[in-house]
Amino acid sequence: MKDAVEVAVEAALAAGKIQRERSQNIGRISSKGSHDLVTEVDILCEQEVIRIIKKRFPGHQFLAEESGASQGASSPSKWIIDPLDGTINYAHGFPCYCVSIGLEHEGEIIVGVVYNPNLDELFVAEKGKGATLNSKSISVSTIPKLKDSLLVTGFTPEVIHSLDDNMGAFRNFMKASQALRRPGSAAIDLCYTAMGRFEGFWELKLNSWDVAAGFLIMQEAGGQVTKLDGNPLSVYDREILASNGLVHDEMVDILGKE
Ligand code: 2AM
Ligand code: CA
Repeated sequence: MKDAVEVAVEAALAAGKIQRERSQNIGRISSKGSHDLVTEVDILCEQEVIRIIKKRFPGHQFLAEESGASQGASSPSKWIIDPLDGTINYAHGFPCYCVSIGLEHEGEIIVGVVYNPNLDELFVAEKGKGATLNSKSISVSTIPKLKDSLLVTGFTPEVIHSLDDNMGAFRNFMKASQALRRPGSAAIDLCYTAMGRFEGFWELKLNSWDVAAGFLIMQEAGGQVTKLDGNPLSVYDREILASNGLVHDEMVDILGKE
């Protein structure tokens, strides 16, 4: 597994370098729908990440945001890749975006790497071996009450266009917590919860590439990650609730209200 961690880190740093270098020159922006963008940098980063991983693991499967699922490979190992999480931030020059790489083996996430090139923050987790930020061990916060918590959420394009638009939960959490943020990168939201900057995060209608790496980073940092109702979560579920564990039940209660 050490090899897989090393390759994931190499690929994440390479994509982060592209994001940094191209931040003033993001190239053509295409629209995948209103509120949903893809830049040339998303594509370049994805190609670079897959190229680096394939060189070392040619038989593995890939599931990546821009190119979808690889065809043909039947390996039990699958790389789940978001080459640029926070694309809308990137397109506006708002410095909150990252690359997110998870490795699933026999249905379980065993490696997670998230790299934020703006702050040069590299989050790494390996199943059973803990989580780190720039090689230093991280863990979730110890704040026990929701009223003293800083929470984070986001709004995917699908949620914005849905009747189930997260606004009820947003309002309820705004009143029940100390404060609420919505920075725009689910992978960073998960890592910040894992290292204790936030106490809890929830979001609807995410995809597996948004959460695969952060899911393991959260777990390895001692956090709790479930569906909104507190039941066990797979990264293919389209909703997520992640917290320091201590405020989890309070968050489940509030999410059950709407
Ligand atoms: P992205 O920038 O990689 O697309 C913000 O709430 C979060 O939603 C970000 O992590 C963003 O990731 C994600 N997101 C954006 N469009 C999405 C879509 N169509 N489906 C699921 N998640 C999406
Ligand atoms: Ca993306």
